[in-house]
Amino acid sequence: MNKRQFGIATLFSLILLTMVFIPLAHQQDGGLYEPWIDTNDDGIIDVHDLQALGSAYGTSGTPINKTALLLELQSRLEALETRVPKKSNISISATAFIPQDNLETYSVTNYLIGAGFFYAAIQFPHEVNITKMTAYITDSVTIGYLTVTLTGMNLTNWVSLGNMAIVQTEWSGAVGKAALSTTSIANARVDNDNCAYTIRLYLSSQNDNLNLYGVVIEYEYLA
Ligand SMILES: [Ca+2]
Repeated sequence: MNKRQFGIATLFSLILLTMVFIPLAHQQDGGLYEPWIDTNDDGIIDVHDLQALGSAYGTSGTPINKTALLLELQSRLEALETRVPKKSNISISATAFIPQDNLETYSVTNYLIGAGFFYAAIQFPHEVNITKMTAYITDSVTIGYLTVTLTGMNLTNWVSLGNMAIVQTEWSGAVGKAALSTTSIANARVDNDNCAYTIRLYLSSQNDNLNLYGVVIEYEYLA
């Protein structure tokens, strides 16, 4: 092969290569990947998608309105979001409690100490769902305990709602300062048409190391 023949062969090869790559280059510049045309959802638009199109060519039916589909999905998501319950809570300070008997001696500063039963009324929003009760207390005594109970009365049938929620310490146990919680709630749906609600505190003895700071009750609004 002389120089001239080599030059022709090289030129010919270049032309062939250019011809091969022209359609490829054109394909790559043809546009962006369009997921709606990718009928088998494999991330490539190729002969398989064309095959599907080819076999369906000439058929007819009801088209999918893609915009309507997206709008419907969006509205469903929004509906789900609005169904997430709104939460809130009520806090009751030690000063809200009154003793069951006038004879009880007790004292309230930042916390309540005393012996016997004490009651504090609570006003919940109507028809909320009570989810949790937490009592902030101290029990550093090994000869005494306390109990905090959420209860209420059905005023229209004169029946007690019983122990709706209860937390307590042990007689010989001494947890010190503690937040006692429960999510076990009976009659959790608030019914202000018929019921009135109360927290009952019991302290087994009057001792500075056996006291109640306050109570927090959590609830959520139902859709
Ligand atoms: Ca104790």
